[in-house]
Amino acid sequence: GETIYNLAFDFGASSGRMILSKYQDGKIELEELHRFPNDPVRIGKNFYWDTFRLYHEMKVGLKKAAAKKLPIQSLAIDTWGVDYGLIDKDGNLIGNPVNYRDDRTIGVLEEIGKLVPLDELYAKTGIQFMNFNTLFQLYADKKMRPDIYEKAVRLLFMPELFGYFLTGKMYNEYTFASTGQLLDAKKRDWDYDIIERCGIKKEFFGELTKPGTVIGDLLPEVVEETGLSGVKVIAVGSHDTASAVAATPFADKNAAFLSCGTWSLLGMELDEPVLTKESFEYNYTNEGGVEGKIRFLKNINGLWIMQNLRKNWCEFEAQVSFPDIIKASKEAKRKDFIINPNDPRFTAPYNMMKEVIGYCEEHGQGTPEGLGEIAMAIYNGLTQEYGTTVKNLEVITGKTIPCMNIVGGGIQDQLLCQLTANAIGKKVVTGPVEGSVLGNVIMQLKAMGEIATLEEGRDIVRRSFEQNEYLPE
Ligand code: LFR
Repeated sequence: GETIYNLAFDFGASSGRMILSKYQDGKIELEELHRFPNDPVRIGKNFYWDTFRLYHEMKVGLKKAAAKKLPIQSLAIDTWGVDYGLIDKDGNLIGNPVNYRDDRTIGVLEEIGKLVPLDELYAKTGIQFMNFNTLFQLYADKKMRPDIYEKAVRLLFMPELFGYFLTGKMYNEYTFASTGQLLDAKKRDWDYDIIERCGIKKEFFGELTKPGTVIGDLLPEVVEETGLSGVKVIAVGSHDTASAVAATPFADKNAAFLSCGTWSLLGMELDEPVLTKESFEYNYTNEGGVEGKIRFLKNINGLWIMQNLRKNWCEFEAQVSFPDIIKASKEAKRKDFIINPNDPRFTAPYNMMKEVIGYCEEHGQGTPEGLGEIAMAIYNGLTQEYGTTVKNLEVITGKTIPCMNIVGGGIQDQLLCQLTANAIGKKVVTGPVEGSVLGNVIMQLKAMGEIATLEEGRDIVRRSFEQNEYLPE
């Protein structure tokens, strides 16, 4: 049959990609056309995204796509959560978007707690308390960059900001907006009461767009510059995790999911949010999913720790790859070191190696020697946390979880997958690697009328990509 071509832009915390999807005879094939670094920039005390460079790279990608001379139907963008740009009354981006690892929000939670009791804030928004939630960032902006804050009239989350640069259209998409702690989880719309009581400007927020909506065409300037024409821009589940869950080929209706990359997002897809005292106390989050679903999950630090260990090891010790790290871990003499991955010291350290060693020493474990023992401390810390998180998911939801699906780059690490199966004591099914990209594509196909339902999209994923199984040892 006919081949349908779509482009997915997927931005992670350290790189961005533009992937060409080819959908034919019920199967999808992916081809990476452009990959570029996403290097955040420290300026003084602050930590920013290099927004214009990222947009520049998107256009480099579009030029490559144009050179293929294919009838590309549409494109869509997904990125990491919570971050945004502020727009002034003339439609200009003002103030550079700040990276969520910036520490200007430290202490904001306590201040917000005086305005809205935190249990109430949770009962309405259903969002896990994390320093970087958009609500807290906006509160910090108002204090720390008041001029920008006052002049701003509109907020666009990162995928929407790039979408605006491409189309000239402003919109806010539901799944991404949900990560900000600004929505009423039940109504699935802005919670203006919370927004007002926290002193945030209501006018920042526009009507919410559902994932799977056609936004419009590329601006004539973009068409001219890139040579790409006739492509619709679509709002998908533009939070990368929403897209990853959208593409998860669940092995069972009560299966848990783990989106495994820089972050570990572990949870279940539910029809309604869980806003109980219990889920507040366990600090689980109810993020918005595609098709009105709720992504009930826990946000756990992830391969970020391993990625930075590798980076620092290359800088200070010797060149190593991820397979080298896995090999060293298997050969480690002591395999019992363990960190708590959620300790704030692992959020944005200058040297991850030192941080892991320091943690083990300060917790009476002795000193991990060499790459393998340091990496084992990370593996054990992550997988033990996965075990606890699955157990508590069962407690909170009252459901018995038979198995867990893992998607994302982390599944290429077989040691991690096996240790995960061991730690949760349940079967693990892995695949696909490209979770976010595929969720992005599926929702484009739905918006363009090529498929009718999310489940149809998940069936395409099942047919197109290999899955592996790990049983607990
Ligand atoms: C994963 C992710 C998480 C979000 C974190 C920060 O890439 O989007 O879901 O909590 O990044 O935005």
